[in-house]
Amino acid sequence: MTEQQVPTSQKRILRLLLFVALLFLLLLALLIMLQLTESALSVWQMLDQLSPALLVVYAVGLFGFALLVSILSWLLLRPAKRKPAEQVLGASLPRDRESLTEALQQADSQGIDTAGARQELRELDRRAAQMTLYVVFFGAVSAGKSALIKAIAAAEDIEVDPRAGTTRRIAHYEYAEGEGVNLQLTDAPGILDTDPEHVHMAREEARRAHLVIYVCDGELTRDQYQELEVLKALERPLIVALNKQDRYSEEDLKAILARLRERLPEIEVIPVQAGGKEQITRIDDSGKEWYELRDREAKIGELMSAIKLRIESEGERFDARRDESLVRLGAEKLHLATQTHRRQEGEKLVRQYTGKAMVGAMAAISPGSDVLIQGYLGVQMVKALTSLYEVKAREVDVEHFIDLASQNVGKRMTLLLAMTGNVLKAFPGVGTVTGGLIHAVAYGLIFEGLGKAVVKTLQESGTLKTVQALDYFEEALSGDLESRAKYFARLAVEEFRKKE
Ligand SMILES: Nc1nc2c(ncn2[C@@H]2O[C@H](COP(=O)(O)OP(=O)(O)OP(=O)(O)O)[C@@H](O)[C@H]2O)c(=O)[nH]1
Ligand SMILES: [Mg+2]
Repeated sequence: MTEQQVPTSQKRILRLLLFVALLFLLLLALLIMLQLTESALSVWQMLDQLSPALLVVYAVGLFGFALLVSILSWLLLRPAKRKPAEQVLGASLPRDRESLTEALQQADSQGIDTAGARQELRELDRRAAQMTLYVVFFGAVSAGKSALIKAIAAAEDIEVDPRAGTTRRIAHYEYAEGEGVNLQLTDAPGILDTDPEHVHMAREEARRAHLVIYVCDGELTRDQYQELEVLKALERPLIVALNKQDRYSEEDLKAILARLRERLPEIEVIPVQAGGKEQITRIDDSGKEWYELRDREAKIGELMSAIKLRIESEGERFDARRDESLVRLGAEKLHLATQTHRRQEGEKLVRQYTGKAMVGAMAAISPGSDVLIQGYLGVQMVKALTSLYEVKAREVDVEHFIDLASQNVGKRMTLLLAMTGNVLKAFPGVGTVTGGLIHAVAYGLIFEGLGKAVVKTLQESGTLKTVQALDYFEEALSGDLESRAKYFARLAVEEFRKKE
């Protein structure tokens, strides 16, 4: 029997077995069908003899059963709702001053930059010590935020200008009236400003205030509605002030107000007129015309009443809500700082292990032993990364993950080695010297790719998601690796020459 005949005969047996199995399955299906038909027929005969009333009961019962099965299957098989990242994050953040302070101390001991978060806590304490209510004027550029503050606080130094983006920093203006109304009116840059830093500044300030007056001068755009949704989700007390009412006829104003109120049912919407400047034409006795700028009349009574009413109705809750909001802002800043710190430390770890893997590959004596060394190093690297992210990864999980990753590498190793061999040819005198160098460069690429893939999943989801990490790893290995290969080749050659 020649070597080639063996697989052909095996195939024939396999086909025969398959045929028998298929025949058996077909016979079984036929049998089941006959059985079902028989039972259906006998049920049909029974139903035929039943009284109409019983027939109805039977139909209702059958329908109910089908409904129950559908509901149960839906409940069991429906796709799990994914919580938005915001919500997941919100649940894990410190919620009160004490737990944030504790988290900050812990973060300090890990070398995380806590300055931003601490600043928010200091701001909380500073504002809590004052007996004043912070009202921030927030909204699109040129909506008239500064003009509105100017009208309320009669502040002279406040800049009002038709050009968008006039206000570029946060400024507070005092306003007091009788007993109990003691306000700090905060002017902030407009949120549709072209400078993202300004927008960021305004959004943060809205989160530090007791009350947010959202100023607009007409219908809201989609972006503006979204901005309001964010503020609502952050549970900021809100009033929408529709400014520049002089620009609309009574009917139009009513229509705009109605639409706003319809779209924002739980938010108070109030028409105002901050005033600003208006140009008027004058004619003297001789008939000569000239233009003059004068202050437009301000109409802010309704808004002021609404603010005072809020102060009365919210009472102490105002402070509690502001504190919560500031703690959350601080906690988010701490979270961001922690993420940055971990990413940097993670990248450092990946660099260290990549270096070790390269040295290991160069030192490998017999073919195959390097794979063992690298597998061990891979497990060590992933464990170091998971512990950096405070993820409890079991030993077996990590080993299994490295096994799967090694299978990925296995499929690509020949190509990788060919490519690194090629790259090394550019270095005079070393290209032909040793396979160790070629392996070292390949392992540089492999470890860097694997490490970055693990850091990416940890950063994104806070846990080691094996499938996702393997996907990222695969992506890293299938991309254009030439420039990274050159980089690792230089490193490896330097190391090699040192040894020489
Ligand atoms: N017609 C009319 N114009 C107004 C009114 N209030 C303000 N304005 C004008 O709107 C323009 C913008 O006013 P600002 O107060 O500078 O607007 P802002 O929202 O502070 O703008 P930024 O600081 O650039 O974000 C100015 O030209 C004002 O004169 C008003 O009630 N009616
Ligand atoms: Mg302004």
